[in-house]
Amino acid sequence: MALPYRLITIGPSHYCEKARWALDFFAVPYSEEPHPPLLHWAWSLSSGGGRTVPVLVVGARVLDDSTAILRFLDEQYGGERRLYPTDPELRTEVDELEELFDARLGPHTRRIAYFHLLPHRSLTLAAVSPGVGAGQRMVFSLGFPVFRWLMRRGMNINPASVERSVGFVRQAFATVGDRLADGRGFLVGGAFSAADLSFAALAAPVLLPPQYGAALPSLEALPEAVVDLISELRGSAAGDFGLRLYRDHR
Ligand SMILES: N[C@@H](CCC(=O)N[C@@H](CS)C(=O)NCC(=O)O)C(=O)O
Repeated sequence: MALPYRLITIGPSHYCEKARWALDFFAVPYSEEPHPPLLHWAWSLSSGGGRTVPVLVVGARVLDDSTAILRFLDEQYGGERRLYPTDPELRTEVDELEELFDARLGPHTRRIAYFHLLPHRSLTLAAVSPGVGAGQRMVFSLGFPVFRWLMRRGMNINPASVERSVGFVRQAFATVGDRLADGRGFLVGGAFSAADLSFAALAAPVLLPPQYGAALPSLEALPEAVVDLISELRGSAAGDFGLRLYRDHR
């Protein structure tokens, strides 16, 4: 029997991981429908969402943004365990951090990851193919040079933009590191929240946590330049924190 919740994704996408983690956090049964990048439009748009994934379809309701999905799930299923604190001041802090990570971290970790992945056809196909139907896999594989060109163009992926993105990621990691400097275990209010989940999920492309909810390339398979960056970020206070969140809460 089909599960009532459909999660339309690009498997390795970290915004999709945010939604998947929240569904798992509340133990909500769902079926994931992964698609290759760009081909996903056919499914995200026809299900009533926009051009981006994740899209969560709940009966007649369509949620087409990861934050909207987390908020919806928290309202529906947040009892003792919540992703958003009920205290208004703490809630504002969580909302602001989530927005910061969505806007200032996620696009940059994604650009860095694709910059290093896209030159390697087999690594890219291995990342985007799990769970994808045979027809779509074939189309993406045959059209790979075109899809790669479109992805580089669509996400403005080039050496100069990637260098800027590395700077933004270091900045976001420093912000998180500063917050943790007083010894706190979580970003806001002493409990795991949407701020922690968003940071860990959106930082995952540059941390490669083993518990990630989709297939990411192994560190050994990646080019040296990005391995050095991943090692640097893993060794930072924020990186260590992100990996711990995955170990203890994913
Ligand atoms: N604000 C959105 C961003 C999601 C997003 O950027 N998703 C990417 C995948 S990582 C996407 O679908 N990109 C396809 C496109 O822009 O055409 C969210 O939080 O859900």
